[in-house]
Amino acid sequence: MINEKRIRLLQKGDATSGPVIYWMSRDQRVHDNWALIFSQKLAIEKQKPLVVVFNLVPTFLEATIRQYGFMMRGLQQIEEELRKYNIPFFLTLGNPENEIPSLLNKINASALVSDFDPLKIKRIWKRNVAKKISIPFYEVDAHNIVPCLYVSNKVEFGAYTIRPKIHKALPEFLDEFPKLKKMKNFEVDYVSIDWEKAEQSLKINRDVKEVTWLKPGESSAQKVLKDFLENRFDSYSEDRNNPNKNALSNLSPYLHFGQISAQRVALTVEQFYSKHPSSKSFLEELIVRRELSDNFCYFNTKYDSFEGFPDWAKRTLNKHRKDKREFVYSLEEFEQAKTHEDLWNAAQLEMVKTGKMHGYMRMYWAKKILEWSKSPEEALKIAIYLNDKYELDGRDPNGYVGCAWSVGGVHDRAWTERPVFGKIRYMNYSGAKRKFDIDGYIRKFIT
Ligand code: FAD
Ligand code: FO1
Repeated sequence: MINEKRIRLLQKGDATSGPVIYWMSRDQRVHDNWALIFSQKLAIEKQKPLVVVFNLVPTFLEATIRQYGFMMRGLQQIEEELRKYNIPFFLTLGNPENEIPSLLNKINASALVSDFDPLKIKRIWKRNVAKKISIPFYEVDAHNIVPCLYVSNKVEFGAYTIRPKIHKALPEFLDEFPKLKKMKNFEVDYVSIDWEKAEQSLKINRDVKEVTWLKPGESSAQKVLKDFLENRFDSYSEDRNNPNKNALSNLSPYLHFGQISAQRVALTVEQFYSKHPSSKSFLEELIVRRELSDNFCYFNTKYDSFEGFPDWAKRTLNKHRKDKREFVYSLEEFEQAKTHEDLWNAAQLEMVKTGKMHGYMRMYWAKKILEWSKSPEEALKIAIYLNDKYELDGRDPNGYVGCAWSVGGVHDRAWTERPVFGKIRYMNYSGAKRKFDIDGYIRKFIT
């Protein structure tokens, strides 16, 4: 059964006799997907067909062929998997504000279900689709374990304020998923998707090469989870801040594209590793930090700008605007890893080459951009641009919060005041040197 608190009726309407449509966007998976589960429940209750649609936009924030390639391969697997359940999967191309309403009309849809996403671009898409349709329009939070809009109705100050709210609600929401049922038959006339044409419709940068070290899709995500928990979970708690160790789960690209459910990951940890020393710190990141990002992006629409920083951070950064910057780099110099510092350059190259910079280095990397940019606004812009262009897991609430935490003290507190940073937490080379073998890390990326 699905918990009603995961479902929001965005707009009432008159149901027709046609199919129920799940407009898949954030949660790109067949199994463990509350939005799909709810859509199927609606369809079966009303004895109507169930259809899934994904609308492919020609550009999405700074995404390149690296991220689109990963996503599209995952979507192709969804088309095949859904066929086994007699659920047609449509792919529309272009602006969802036109494509979704026209598909709904074409197949005389009786209800529309979408998945929750706090990003501005998604909320605009939905608002504009809602204006053009008159059937009931639902939204299901299939991304968070405790629904974002249930946890809190305001911007939380930090992990310490949202954590108790999440932990109190976990027993109710960390529940098992019902299995997807096979529909009676394929009830709409359907042509399989021309993926070649879809790929050609993209207007994106094709120079940022796709990665091969991580296989896209729902079943690969399950394998990565299994390998991480069985073979690498032991080192997570002690080595997760060591960029030279392969201690992280590598789940973020799959979680970003919704190719795996965070709730499934948490259920697996709870069922088989609840006593494991790494569970506490891993679940803190997976549940509290991740859901804190959705909270920030939903309730603070300035999540990607200086105005979105807490007042204390704006004050202190304004006070130090005129401080002398020892180094100032342009976007190009940062992007080409041409700063004076080998450690920073190595982190930039790790991201450019692998599509996934180590979490510890991301903090260091973004804070150095603050230190070596002419203004905090410029620093935030550069950090977000590079993060969204090269990271597989970029264009995500975690990324906007990660950059805002590093540059603007979001969810952090004030530290001892210093030039340029003011009271924003500082990180430096010697601090990194104490933590791990930086020469080993540098050698990996700077030959
Ligand atoms: P693991 O440690 O195995 O974590 C498992 C999961 O927990 C992650 O996939 C993620 O969903 C969640 N998680 C872990 N750390 C954080 C965190 N600090 N905040 C929120 N959730 C977290 N994460 C992204 O998903 N996309 C981004 O674009 C992104 N950009 C970042 C930029 C900066 C400047 C900073 C400081 C952090 C950024 N993060 C981003 C957060 C974090 O670095 C990554 O989620 C993590 O490194 C992903 O690797 P993993 O899944 O192997 O990590
Ligand atoms: N969502 C869509 O509904 N259609 C797209 O074509 C699409 C492309 C895309 C490319 C890269 C990327 O990182 C995300 C993309 N998304 C797309 C959004 C994604 O599904 C996530 O919802 C958000 O990025 C995270 O909130």
